[in-house]
Amino acid sequence: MDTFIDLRSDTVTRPTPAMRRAMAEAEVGDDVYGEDPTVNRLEARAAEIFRREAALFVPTGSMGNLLATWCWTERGQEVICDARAHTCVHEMGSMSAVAGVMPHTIPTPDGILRWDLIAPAIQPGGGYINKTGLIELECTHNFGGGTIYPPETIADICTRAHALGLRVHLDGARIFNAAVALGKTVAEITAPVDSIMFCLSKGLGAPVGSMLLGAREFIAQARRKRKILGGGMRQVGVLAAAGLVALEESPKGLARDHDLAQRLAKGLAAIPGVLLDPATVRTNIVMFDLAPGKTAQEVCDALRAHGVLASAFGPQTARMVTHYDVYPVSIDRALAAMRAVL
Ligand code: TLP
Repeated sequence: MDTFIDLRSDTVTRPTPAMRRAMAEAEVGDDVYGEDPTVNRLEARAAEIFRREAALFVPTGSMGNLLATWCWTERGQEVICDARAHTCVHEMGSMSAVAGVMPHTIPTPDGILRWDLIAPAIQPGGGYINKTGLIELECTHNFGGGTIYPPETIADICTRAHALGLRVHLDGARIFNAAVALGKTVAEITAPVDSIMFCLSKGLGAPVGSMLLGAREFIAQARRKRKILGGGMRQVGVLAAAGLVALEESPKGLARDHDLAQRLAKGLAAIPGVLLDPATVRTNIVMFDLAPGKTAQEVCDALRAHGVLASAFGPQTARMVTHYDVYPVSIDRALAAMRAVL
């Protein structure tokens, strides 16, 4: 894929030389015994950055979200989430298949829930009615177009949910992008939620891995459930080492990714046939619609022939994502390819 400009996702980034060096030199032990010093350092550092009691290294964001859902709910309960939440539409139905819960979805234009949308969806339980077990938020919201929760909305949802005894889990796969765009720390914007998952393997560029964060007892429970899923890894410090570099170094580069996304969005919006308001693009995800004529898949196939990779996420919806392997010249080439295709 080296000759391609790969805008399909920020998951496509490959480890930096610093990450590869750290991996080669990582001190390791058996993490199932809790004896991998590099994993222990990564978990401690993530917990410190997010000001939480504990953290758990998991192979994927999907596993982190599933563990949180599984820990917070009982079988048969409902999880309130946006209708295009990653947990609902892109995690292979794991919340139902494994945790035994059902999504109760709320449609929104941008993925951002508010209490007035959530409140009517809450089910009290009782003799003949379902029970809400969890509220799940996603920030940045992937299919909403990298959108960001206003911190006061997260705080409001959590205050009201907690008053009803409900927990809130945050799918913060790209929470560092949100923090950079808001000019706040990840600890500040995630403070009100009960658990957070964030990915090392997206914009932060680690080859593998995500973190689940929360209170000590919650993380202890998640650690047991991770083992049930076969996610107890052994000398996994070789991966955690890259994660540590990602955690310390990569947030600094995200503002640049956002600037490139702006440049991309403005360029795309100027192309007839692309329906996009660049003002809605605030992080590294550029989600856009295509006027009837060509489908998103046809456009992505044609772009590939021009050396540009993008993703189709609906009949007329496509996505391009910036990351550290994308440069200003890549954006210019992508725009030229799009003009040629359309
Ligand atoms: N997102 C991937 C695809 O699955 C769509 C991508 O390319 O964007 N939460 C959010 C918000 C995500 O965007 C993703 C991955 C995950 C969770 C899951 O992370 P992984 O892929 O590590 O399981």
